[in-house]
Amino acid sequence: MALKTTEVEAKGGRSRRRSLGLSDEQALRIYEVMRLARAVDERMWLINRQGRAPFVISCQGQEGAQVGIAAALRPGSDWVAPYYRDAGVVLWFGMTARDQMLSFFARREDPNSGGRQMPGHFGSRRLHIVTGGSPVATQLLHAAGVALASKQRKEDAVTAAFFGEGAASQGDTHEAMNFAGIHKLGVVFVCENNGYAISVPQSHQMAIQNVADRAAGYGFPGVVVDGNDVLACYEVARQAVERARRGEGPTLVEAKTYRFTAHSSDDDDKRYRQAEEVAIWRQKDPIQRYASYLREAGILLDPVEEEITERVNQQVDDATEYAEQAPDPTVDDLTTFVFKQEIKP
Ligand SMILES: Cc1ncc(C[n+]2csc(CCOP(=O)(O)OP(=O)(O)O)c2C)c(N)n1
Repeated sequence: MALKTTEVEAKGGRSRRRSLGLSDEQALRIYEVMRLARAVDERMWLINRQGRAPFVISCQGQEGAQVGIAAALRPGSDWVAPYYRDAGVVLWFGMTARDQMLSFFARREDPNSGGRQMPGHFGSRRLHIVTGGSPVATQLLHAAGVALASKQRKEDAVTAAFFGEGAASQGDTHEAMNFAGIHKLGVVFVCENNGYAISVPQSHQMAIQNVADRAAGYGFPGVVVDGNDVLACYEVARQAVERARRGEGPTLVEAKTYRFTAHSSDDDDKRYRQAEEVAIWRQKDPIQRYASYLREAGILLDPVEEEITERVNQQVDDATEYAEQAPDPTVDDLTTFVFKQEIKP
C-alpha cells in the first residue's frame, strides 16, 4: 500500500513547496484562494448579523485542508463532491466570490441552484462540482457513483468526496467506502475532522481516535494529516490522487482541523465548547501559518501580499454589491428542476 495510517509530520524547510513540485506561482495561488474563502465568509457573517441574509455556514479554520487537497486535483476533468463548509474547494474548482454571494442571498442567478438551496449546497455541472443534498454523507455515495461512471467510461478522472467526522457515522459513509473499496474506484474520501458535529464532540460520536483507521476495514489506506498545514494536506492528497488515477482504488484522508465559528449562524458554540479551546486553535490558523511559511521562503513579499489583499477585497466587495441587488427567483421558476427537462451543461 502506498500510504499507511500515520501522522504525516509537518516537514519544515524553505524549499518544502519545491520538493512537492509547486512553483512559487502555484504556492501563492493556494494562499490567495485560502484568503478569498476566508474573506467571503467573514463578509457573510457581517451581512448576516446586520439582518440582510438569514444563514451562514462557515469554512473558517478549514481552508488549509480544503484548498490543499483540492489543489492536488485537476479542475475541469476531476470531480468533487463537497459538503457545506467547502468554500475553499469550490473556489479552487472555479466558482467565484460572486457565485458564493448569489447563493448566500438566494438569488435567481445563483449557479448552484437558482436560489432554491440553502447556502453551502454547492453544485456546478460545468465545473464538475456534484450538487449536494442536505442529509449529511449522501455526497459520498454520489462520489462513488461518479467514480464508477469514470471507470466504466475508461476515464482516469478522480473524484474527491469531502465530509465531516459526524457524517462518518452515517450508514451512507460505510456503503460508499465499502462499494468503492470492492470496485477499486478512483475516489479520495476526505474527512475534515473539526472535532464536533454541531454540539456533539468526537468522543460521543465514535470510540476511536482516527476516522482514518476505518479505511483498513474497506481494504484501502487511511492517512491522518494535520489539516491546518496546507502543504501537508497537498502532499497526502497528491499521493491519494495518483493512486486513484493509477486505478489502485480509494484512499481515506483524515485532515484534523477545527472550525473557528459556531456550527452555523444559528447556534451558540459557547454552550458546548470552551473559549480557551477556540483560542488555542486560532493560534494554529492555517492561513497565518502558511503566510509565515511563504514569508520565510521569501515569496510572500510585502507588495505581493498587498496585491493579494487588494484583489481579495475587491472581489468580495464586487460580489456583495452585485448579489445583494440581483433579482430573486420568480414564480415562473417554481417548477424548474422539479420535473424532467433538458439541462444544459
Ligand atoms: C442525515 C442527517 N442528520 C442530521 C443532519 C443535521 N446536521 C446538519 S450538519 C450536522 C453536523 C455534521 O457534523 P460533521 O459531519 O462533523 O460536519 P461539521 O459540520 O462539523 O463540519 C448535522 C447533525 C443532517 N443534515 N443530515
